[in-house]
Amino acid sequence: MTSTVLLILIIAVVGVLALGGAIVGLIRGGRKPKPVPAPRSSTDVISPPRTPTAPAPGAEPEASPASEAAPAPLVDETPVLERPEGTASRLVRLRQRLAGSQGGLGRGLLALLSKDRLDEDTWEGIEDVLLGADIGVTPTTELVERLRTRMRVEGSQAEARAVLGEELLALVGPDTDRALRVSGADGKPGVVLVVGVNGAGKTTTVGKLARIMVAEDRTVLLGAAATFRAAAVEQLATWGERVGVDVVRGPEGADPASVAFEAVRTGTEVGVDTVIVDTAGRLQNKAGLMDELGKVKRVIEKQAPVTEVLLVLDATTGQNGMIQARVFSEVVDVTGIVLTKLDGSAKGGIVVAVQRELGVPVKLVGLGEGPDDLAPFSPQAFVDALLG
Ligand SMILES: Nc1nc2c(ncn2[C@@H]2O[C@H](COP(=O)(O)OP(=O)(O)OP(=O)(O)O)[C@@H](O)[C@H]2O)c(=O)[nH]1
Ligand SMILES: [Mg+2]
Repeated sequence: MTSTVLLILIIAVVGVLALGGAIVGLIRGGRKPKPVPAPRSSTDVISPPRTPTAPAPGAEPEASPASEAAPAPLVDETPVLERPEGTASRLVRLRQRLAGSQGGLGRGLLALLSKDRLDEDTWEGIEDVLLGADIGVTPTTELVERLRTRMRVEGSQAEARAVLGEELLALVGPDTDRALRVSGADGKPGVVLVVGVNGAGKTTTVGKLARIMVAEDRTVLLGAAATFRAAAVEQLATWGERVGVDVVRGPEGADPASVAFEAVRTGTEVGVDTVIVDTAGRLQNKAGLMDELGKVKRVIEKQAPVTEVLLVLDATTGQNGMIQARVFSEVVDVTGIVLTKLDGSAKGGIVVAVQRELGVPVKLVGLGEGPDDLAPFSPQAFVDALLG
């Protein structure tokens, strides 16, 4: 009697697991019609296992001795999912790294500002340091003007470090809304479209961003709309696998817009919180780019509104990067900037320049090639890092 009840229970459990596997299988395939929508609260798609033996997304359910009703292979290849770093400790680590790469700028400025006599040569020196850090001509002129006034008015009472800190913070924009729009409305997922030139760090950013969301227990699906290079799709798939986030992809050379469409369709059906779409960075000419990205966005919006368009910009490319950024912002409505490779550049001033140029806030910064080297941009932390 008890063993019959036990057997029925085991068959029921195996059945449920098999259904879960089938749903995940549909996401992986990404093209099969009519998947059974999972409830919105479902974590099938991304939830890391609590124990190494728990079924991972995409893996077949574990076979049980009484699994005749639903035979399934053993989970030999179950990847052990990584648990991404949480935001708090990430910020502490990244702050240190930022200080390491940007401290020189602040130290240089402070040394000049702390001189007993601030003569014309010194102010010129300050201007040179700011321009050299890619802050841009207009913001530099403004900043130097304000510093001159304050140092004159406040005289020797002024604490150069405090004055500089306040003015730099004002320049970066402490009150700007930098929240990422990753949630959708009306039962639809938030859609994040990631654009930028070749090698800027788009795919890496998509992978890192997915990790941040996983760490915050959000469900994510990735769309590999950078279809012209198989390696690019594989690169994204690897990022996804490490944290158990599924990737919708098309065949090599597929129309990027169709992959993006499919990703958002699947994400809506499965009920994930956010779909992040990676794109290719070819900047052949403005018309071609406009054609491709415009179409991707238009097609996605047949399913759900794009909630965030992130432009990824390599901080080490200076003025050249700014020109490219302008072209992209003319093609799509950029809503946020991701500044990558700030770890490799002492030119943090690009934060100020690009915000001014595009009228769009820097929302995230990349500070290394490591999987958790991406953080929300904090003006105060940035200025603290500048001042060393
Ligand atoms: N140091 C450092 N390297 C980074 C950062 N972000 C990305 N990278 C590196 O930059 C290189 C290019 O990154 P991808 O993410 O492949 O760039 P992409 O924009 O997707 O390039 P395409 O797909 O070719 O357009 C890789 O070697 C990354 O590891 C960062 O914040 N710091
Ligand atoms: Mg890429």
